[in-house]
Amino acid sequence: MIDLAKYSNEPEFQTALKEMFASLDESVLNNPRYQKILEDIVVPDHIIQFDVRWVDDQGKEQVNHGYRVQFNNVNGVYKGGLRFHPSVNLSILKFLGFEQIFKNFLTTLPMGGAKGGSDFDPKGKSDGEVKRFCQAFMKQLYPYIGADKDVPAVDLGVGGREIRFLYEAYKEYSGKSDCSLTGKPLDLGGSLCRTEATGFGVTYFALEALKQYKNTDLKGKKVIVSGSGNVALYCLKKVIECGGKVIAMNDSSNAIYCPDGIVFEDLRVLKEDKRGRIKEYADTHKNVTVLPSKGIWDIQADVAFPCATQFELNEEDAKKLIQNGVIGVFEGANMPCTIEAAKLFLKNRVIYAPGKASNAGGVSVSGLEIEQNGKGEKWSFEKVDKRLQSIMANIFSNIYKTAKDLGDEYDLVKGANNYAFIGIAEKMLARG
Ligand code: NDP
Ligand code: 2IT
Repeated sequence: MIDLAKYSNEPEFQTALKEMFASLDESVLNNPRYQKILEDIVVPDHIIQFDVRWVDDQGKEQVNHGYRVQFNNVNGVYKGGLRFHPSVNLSILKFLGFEQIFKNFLTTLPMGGAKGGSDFDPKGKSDGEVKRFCQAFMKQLYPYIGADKDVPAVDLGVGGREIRFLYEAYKEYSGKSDCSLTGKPLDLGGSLCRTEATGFGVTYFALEALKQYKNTDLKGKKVIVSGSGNVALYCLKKVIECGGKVIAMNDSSNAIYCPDGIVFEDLRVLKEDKRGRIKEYADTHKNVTVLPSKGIWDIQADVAFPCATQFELNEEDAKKLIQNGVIGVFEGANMPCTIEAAKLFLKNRVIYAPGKASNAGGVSVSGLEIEQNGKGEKWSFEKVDKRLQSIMANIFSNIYKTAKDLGDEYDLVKGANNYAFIGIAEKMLARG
């Protein structure tokens, strides 16, 4: 067994390891065939680290750290997003890269696990600064990526604007225009429905689970969606389409409580077009209360979609949601609920879906973008959305069945981790 104490200086990575290993069934942990795999799987294949020197609008040189963690490619090319946020460090990227191995296996598409990024903060930077940063970042990264090697994509702080700058820089430095990035804007070979994919996907997953466990759906439900970035916005859109009412959302500064329901297009314009803050929504809408960011978990709701960032929802927050009668919590972000919060949901028979399963819609459509680029095809929005729906339904069905077989149909953490670990372990054994 691995010694978790060894990772105490990498707290996020240590938590991800703990979540995985504490949930593996005895039959997996004690399987002699898996003993070496259990040790090997926690070591990334490669970690690439570099400095990123770029010039700000005042003409001053700035330096940031850049990283790519290529964790495991037994299931296909290294695949996973790039995160630009001041908190980014190796512990966070190893946690995200480790999660990605299993998430990508769940999609059934041929993708290995990776993650990368930088402690660069795009917030408050001009387009010119973001462009110069992306060019400098790609100048260091381009030799290590490519359609047959490693295909980075969007994540927190990286959206269509950043991918455009990164892809243009990749083409210039490498002289190639292969599918070395996904989440590309449409004119650069991106896929329809990639922007929507993670938010739509987590909602499709929720519909499957609500039907299975509670014989219900989202119609008339009061819903909390935390965050207000890419994942949160398109979760909001799909929840409304499914008849739910999203009454609260947040960013890292504030939450808004809107008992009448948040209007998708108004918030989209504020966040995507104007790059504004969520509290500005109250300037143009009636009956909106602005709260501190964490106040989001005090609000009474039937269903919650944490879609902002890791560990945003702790045990105390979970207690409040449970007291307020929540029936389902579906992670759009990567590990937004602490392990303690997740345990409390399970104990109280709240449906709880771990992000590696429920937010796999984004990387799934990235996989479909690779497929389209490879075949020189452009699929309709409806075709991609249908594939996304069937992938999410398949993920739910596989992990639900595993959870049930292992003794508790509500334990989707156990279901996802055992199903995906066994799948990856068998591939590693077959590779030798
Ligand atoms: P964005 O950068 O588009 O949005 C992030 C949102 O989260 C912003 O509203 C941000 O607010 C908010 N946020 C960040 N930190 C905090 C905090 N400490 N408290 C409250 N809110 C916070 O990122 P994405 O929507 O792309 O990603 C969100 C999550 O989903 C991440 O965990 C990411 O790894 C995961 N994910 C993303 C996928 C994708 O396709 N994009 C796929 C699968 C998972 P502020 O503006 O104040 O920082
Ligand atoms: O966490 C994730 O799954 C993502 N950020 C999406 C990765 C991808 O390759 O599309």
